[in-house]
Amino acid sequence: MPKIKEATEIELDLDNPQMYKVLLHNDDYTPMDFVIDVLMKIFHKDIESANDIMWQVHEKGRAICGVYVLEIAKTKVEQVRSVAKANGFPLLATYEKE
Ligand code: TYC
Repeated sequence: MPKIKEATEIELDLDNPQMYKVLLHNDDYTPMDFVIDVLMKIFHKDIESANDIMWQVHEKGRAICGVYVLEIAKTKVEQVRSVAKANGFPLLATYEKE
């Protein structure tokens, strides 16, 4: 690849990385307070937006909790999986391209 094109593409990647939405999914078993706690601790939401997002998931089936670069999105999903498993709840987070 010509050096100039390569440099331009690298610059574009650094300036404009692909972003990923992290979604929480509804289920019938995870307590609402637990979901609010996850949103505050893992996604750094304040109490009001954590409450709003939790209700959006409960009513619509899923909602976006945040948008991150790939490695951070993967880490958030893994943190939710780990804390849900440790507490015996089926709470699920996934990520997808923005
Ligand atoms: N539906 C759950 C309940 O009624 C609450 C809930 C909200 C669960 C959001 C998961 O991602 C979720 N206890």
